[in-house]
This record gives sequence, structure tokens and C-alpha cells, in this order.
Amino acid sequence: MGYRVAVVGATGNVGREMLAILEDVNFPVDEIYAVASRNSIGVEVNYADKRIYCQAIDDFDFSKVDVVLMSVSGAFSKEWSPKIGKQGPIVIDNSSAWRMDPDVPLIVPEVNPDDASLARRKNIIANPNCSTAQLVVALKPLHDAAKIKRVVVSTYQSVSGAGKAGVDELWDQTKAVFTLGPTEPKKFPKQIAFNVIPFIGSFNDDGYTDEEAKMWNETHKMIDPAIKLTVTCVRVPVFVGHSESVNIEFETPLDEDEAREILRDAPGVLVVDKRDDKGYITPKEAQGEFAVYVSRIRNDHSAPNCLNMWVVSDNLRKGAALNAVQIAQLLHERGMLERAHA
Ligand code: 11C
Repeated sequence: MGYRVAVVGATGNVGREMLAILEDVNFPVDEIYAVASRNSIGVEVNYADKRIYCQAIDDFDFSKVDVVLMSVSGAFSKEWSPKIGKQGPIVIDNSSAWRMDPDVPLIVPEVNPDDASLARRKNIIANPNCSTAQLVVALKPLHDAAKIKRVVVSTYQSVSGAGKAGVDELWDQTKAVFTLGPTEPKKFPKQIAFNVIPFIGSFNDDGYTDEEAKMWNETHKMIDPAIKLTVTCVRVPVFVGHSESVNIEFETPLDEDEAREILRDAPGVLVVDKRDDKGYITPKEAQGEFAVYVSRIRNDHSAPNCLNMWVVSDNLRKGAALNAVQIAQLLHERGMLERAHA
């Protein structure tokens, strides 16, 4: 026996990935519904070998489902997640709206699965920002081994993090450079084709961006508020896959060999770390995969108890849809979606 599942925002990049991954991981589904805004009524999406047609969120009866996977804007989620949660299902929300709410668990199943016990407080669970999700999967096992004091991260984030409009802009600008000349930027503040942009999200008063602040706030909530982080988020002309250069300072000694062994045993991590051309992972290879890849693990010769590493993952998967589905699996394993069986 399975569950009744609704995917809200089913026509977007992440919504479609959610439907694909539910099938890939054989999540026990009895009934599946695609839900979206009124503009998408009747739009067809695929689940397994079926076509399903989007229903409008305003008319949808959420009391008939057990779990909702939600991929919508923060403002939309602020309005809708509590309304849906009050009707009974647990909402697993991919937006930034609820992540720092003390009554909403923020979960990466490999990192803090026990926080799922708080899910019924509001019937909402938050999925972290894509760049945080892959970072914490790699940091947690190292923190357990040698207590992390400080992390310095620079990200190289793909345009799909900014949704379909981001993907379209890179595609259009890349073509235009060879034909009509560069087009005016719309989604990104500057030309992204053949360029990099050291700015994602919006500026905070201290000069950091909200994307950068999400990475330390969410890491504090999921792993340990004592870890100091400093972050620079950069958009790069890559379609899918976020990369991160990560420097870690530990309280106690941990060398590159020990870190490699710990990460080889860590859930969700795949270490690809040899000193040859095939011995490290780029976003192109991570696209469509489930793992968080760690490569280029090196002792930092400039400071004691410090390591460098390179962390890459598919931002639409571990950074969004896969993590959401893994949360649903966690709830299933812990008997927290029992309504379907009542
Ligand atoms: C990006 N990480 O790459 C952002 C997108 O808080 O869920 C995700 C924003 C969020 O643009």
C-alpha cells in the first residue's frame, strides 16, 4: 500500500524532477496529483508511464493527500503551505520561506534525520537551499570526526538554480554572441554567457548576499551553530550542477587521507579523488546523478588542521527534488505518513 502524493509546482524544472525521482526511487505511491497555478490547468506532465494533467491549486482538496512536495516561490509558499498543512498532509517545501522558522524542521536526511520528529508542529518541512544541501552532506561526517571550527566557501552555481528563465538566458545569450551580438541581461544582472557573476540573490546591508547568508544560517540550523562560515556565491555559465571550493579548519588534526576515508563511508557522498584527468568531478558529470561528489581533497599547507576540497552535485536533484523525495522516504520509514494506511 502506498501514499497519496501531490506535487505543487509540477510544471517547473524542480517539479518535473520530483515526479521523475518519485518513480526512480520507487516511492510507494497509490495516487499522484500534479498541482500548479491556474495558468497551468490541463498542462500535461509525466509520472512513470502515465500522463497526468495539472489541477489548479485554488480548487484542489489537499485533505485527500498524505504528502505534498512543493516547488514554488517563497511568497507563494508563505501563503499556501500553512493552508495545506492545516488540511492534514505534510508539506515538504523547497522554497526559502520556512527554513529558519524554529517550528519547521530543515532537513537533509543524511545530516539531521531526527529533526523529522518536529514535522507535525506545522505540518511543514523545509528543504535547504541547493548550495547548502550539498555542502552539509560533505561537512557533517567531517564535523563528527574532528569538529569543524571554520569553513570558507566559494560557489560556482549553475543557471538552473535561477529556474527556467536562467537556463533560457544562458542559452539565448550564448547563441546571440555568435549572431546578433550579446542580448540585454534580464534574469541575471550582467551577461552570463562567457562570463561569471559574483552575485546571487539580493544584497544584504553588510554587503553579503541573501544566498550567502542562507548558506551559513542553514548550516548552523542543520549541523552546529558554532561553525563559522564565510561564503562568496558566484553564478557561472553552466546549465546544471553547482560546484563549491571548500576550505575547512578543524579543532583537532584531520589529514587528507583520513578525510578521504571518512567521506568514502559517508551517506550520500561519492569520493572521486585521484591525481589524474579522470580523478575529479565537474558539474557536467554530476548532472542527472544523485550523489554529492567530493574531489581534490588536499591538506592546506598554509594553516594547521585545515583541508581543501571540491564539492559538486546536481542542484536540481540533491539540491532540490531528490532531497525532497528523500525527506518523504524518511517520513515513510519513520511511520510519519501513516494516514494513508488508516
Ligand atoms: C540559485 N540557490 O542557485 C539559488 C536558488 O533559496 O531556494 C535557490 C534559492 C532558494 O540561484
